[in-house]
Amino acid sequence: MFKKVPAALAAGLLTLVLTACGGGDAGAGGGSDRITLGFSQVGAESGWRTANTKSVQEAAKEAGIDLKFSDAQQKQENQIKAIRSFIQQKVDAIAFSPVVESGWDTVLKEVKDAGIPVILTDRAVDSADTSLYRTFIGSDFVIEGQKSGEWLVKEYEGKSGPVNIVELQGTTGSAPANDRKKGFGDAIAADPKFKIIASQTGDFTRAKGKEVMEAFLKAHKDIDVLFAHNDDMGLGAIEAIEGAGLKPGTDIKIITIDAVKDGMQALADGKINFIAECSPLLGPQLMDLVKKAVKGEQIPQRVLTEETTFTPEQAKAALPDRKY
Ligand code: GYE
Repeated sequence: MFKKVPAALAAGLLTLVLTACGGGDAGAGGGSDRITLGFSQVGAESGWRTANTKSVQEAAKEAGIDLKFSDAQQKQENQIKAIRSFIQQKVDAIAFSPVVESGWDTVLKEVKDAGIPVILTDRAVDSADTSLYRTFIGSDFVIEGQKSGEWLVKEYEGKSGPVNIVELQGTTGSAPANDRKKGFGDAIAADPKFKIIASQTGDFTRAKGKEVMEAFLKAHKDIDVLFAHNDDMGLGAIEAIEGAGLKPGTDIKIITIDAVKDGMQALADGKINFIAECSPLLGPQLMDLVKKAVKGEQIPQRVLTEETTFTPEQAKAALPDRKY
């Protein structure tokens, strides 16, 4: 285990700590100065998540970091338990992708008191006290929603309304669900012909996306557009739309977010019309940040992921090299 040396420690104390560690396995020059990182993942709800898990696991190996990986199965209580157990195990750093935005202050204070740096990965928390974590690495979900809405506005430029939209939201209370909804809503707000006639959570899964879309189709005969907060829910909805005898991408236009391979294939096939990309490949940057945080080095408060958007033509071109 890497022996932490908090930057704030006075020089005298520092000597003390180093002396105390002298007989241990982490002496300077010893071969076992490995960092241990506790990582609490949201779950395995989507293709995005699977690619993200793989990226984190591979990057940890590559960086020589010992990874304690815990899957929360989309439950906040499991994440809180995992984080407390990481504290007990005296890991050197904790990273996690918070399933929902709120309710983290207590456990994050416990981590802070234990002197363990925290790195938020992929999803944000709404804690007012930003000293509870060192940095947040991930996408700007509001912008992803905005790009999705802007595409729609252009697609219906000069056409008369109403344009009836149904929305499949991500996990209730999660940062990507809150922010994508907001970004999309803002982008279409100026033109009253755009109407969100139904909006419900599909929990970011294919199965739930299908189920909720079936209910939407039963309740509404006049759906023009589906906005799904991720590819997987969109793919589930495609099954529902086809099951109802309609043509996805034509009878109902579909916008999704992520751009995982299956989504990109459906886009290339014309079943999805537009995808805003969200990159899950956060592992290598996360490991860099972990190393710096453990050493007490300065790191930026926010690390943004770069991403683009795809039309069917662009999806066809990008698919052969798509990594996830
Ligand atoms: O879009 C979705 C996943 O938090 C950005 O979570 C992530 C989202 C992603 O389940 O597919």
